[in-house]
Amino acid sequence: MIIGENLTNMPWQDRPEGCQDSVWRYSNNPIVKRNQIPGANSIFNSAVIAKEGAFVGIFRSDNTAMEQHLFLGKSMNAIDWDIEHNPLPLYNEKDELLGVACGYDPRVCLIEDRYVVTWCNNYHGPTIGVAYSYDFKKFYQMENAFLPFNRNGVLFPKKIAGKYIMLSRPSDNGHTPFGDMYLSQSFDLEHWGYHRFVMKAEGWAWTKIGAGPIPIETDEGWLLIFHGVGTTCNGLIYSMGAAILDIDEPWKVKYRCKPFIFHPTEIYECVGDVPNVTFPCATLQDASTGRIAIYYGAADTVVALAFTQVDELIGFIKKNAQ
Ligand code: BMA
Repeated sequence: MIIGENLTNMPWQDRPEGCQDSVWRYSNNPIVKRNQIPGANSIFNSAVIAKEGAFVGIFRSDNTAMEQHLFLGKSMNAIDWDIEHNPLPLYNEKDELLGVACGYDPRVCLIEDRYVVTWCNNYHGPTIGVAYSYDFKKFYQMENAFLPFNRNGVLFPKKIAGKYIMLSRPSDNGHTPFGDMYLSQSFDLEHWGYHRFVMKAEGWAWTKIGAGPIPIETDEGWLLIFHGVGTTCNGLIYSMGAAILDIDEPWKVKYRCKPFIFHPTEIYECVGDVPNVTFPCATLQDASTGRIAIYYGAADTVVALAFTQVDELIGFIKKNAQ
């Protein structure tokens, strides 16, 4: 059972007849095309959130010079997205323009009265950028959360024992061939410490793992959907895994699902700038029905959508816990 708000206007399709998977695809994928804003080569690995009866998002787009920027988007139905043509400007707390948001793999988390965006920023290599907004229009950039090199900074949607909580994956300066998931804690979203180990790369995800969407609070604990990477003779495969973390001490893994829950199999997941990538960055969920919509980047090229139901997914994780 989801603990949280009702969101009855979120996108949804029932599981197709004959399908036995715990996560299934939207029939009109991809929902965002690679070049739907001028100058874009690709739009993928993007984060969405509900706001005042509609939906907003932060989209990653690489342009045809392969520069990586973040863009604001809005939608009435969370499927058809209107994405701005210029990258998101970032301000400091004195209201001075710092520049536009460069980087990749954004996540958006509503904590108390602020929308907080975390993304893979560049500071002598990849590290976790942090910016917040009260209205989803003007964003204020804070200090980077961690030393380089780090990726996949994912906040929890509420403080636990008075502290903000962020998952991340310490990495290297390239296409990191390793990576476990850690958790850090902060009283002010700026100074991070109390670091804890959460999960290691293993099984099908034996190369590296990284947190995906903002964890979902449930009566069983925090539902965490993550990406996991295995290396084959033909390169990396990015699939999705799932686990349940302890509600009060979320560095403790209660259950980790042994099989993946989603895997690149469709043409738009297997053909693109980087083949065989399904990379989840956000969910929308409705507590009244337990419906979850997962937004994922496909083949580092487009944004796609998949669905699951919370009790079924948790049942699958528990039944198949490693
Ligand atoms: C990671 C990031 C992601 C990307 C993935 C697969 O290192 O660059 O944005 O989806 O690799 O290429």
